[in-house]
Amino acid sequence: MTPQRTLVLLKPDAVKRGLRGEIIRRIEAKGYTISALGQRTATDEELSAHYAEHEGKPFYPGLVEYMGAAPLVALVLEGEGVIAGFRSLAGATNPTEAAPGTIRGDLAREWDLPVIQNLVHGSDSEESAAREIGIWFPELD
Ligand code: DAT
Ligand code: MG
Repeated sequence: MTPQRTLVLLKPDAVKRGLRGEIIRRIEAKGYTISALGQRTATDEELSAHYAEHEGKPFYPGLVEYMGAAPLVALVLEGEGVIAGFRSLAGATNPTEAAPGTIRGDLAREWDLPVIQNLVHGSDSEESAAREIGIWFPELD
């Protein structure tokens, strides 16, 4: 298998709750390489490009508002199988359904909000990873 790259976001709820270190610890303990990392408040342009597949869905406005309201951390991870592997570490989208042992299963929960707050994003395919790395780290392209 050839080494892969994936784009991970530590979402604003992860930063606010002081979970950056805990999540990065899990990534490093798994053995993936962090090849780029930066914290900033996302722009509307970055978020509408990143979440283009969800435009028009009922949760989309709440998703973009939550993601842009406070700083997030963007990372590029490298390693064999890292795209699927990080999504395994992250767990299911809904924190109530995410298995114990996963980032979302251990550290996130549901709230009565229009959008699911689940701490992390990870690219879902090689095509998404290449597209998303281009959005968050254009200098790496
Ligand atoms: P994932 O982040 O697991 O790839 P996704 O791409 O389907 O999930 O959705 C992007 C984010 O949008 C997700 O992390 C949380 C939010 N979201 C998804 N489905 C939702 C829903 N039905 N209601 C509220 N928020 C949702
Ligand atoms: Mg997704």
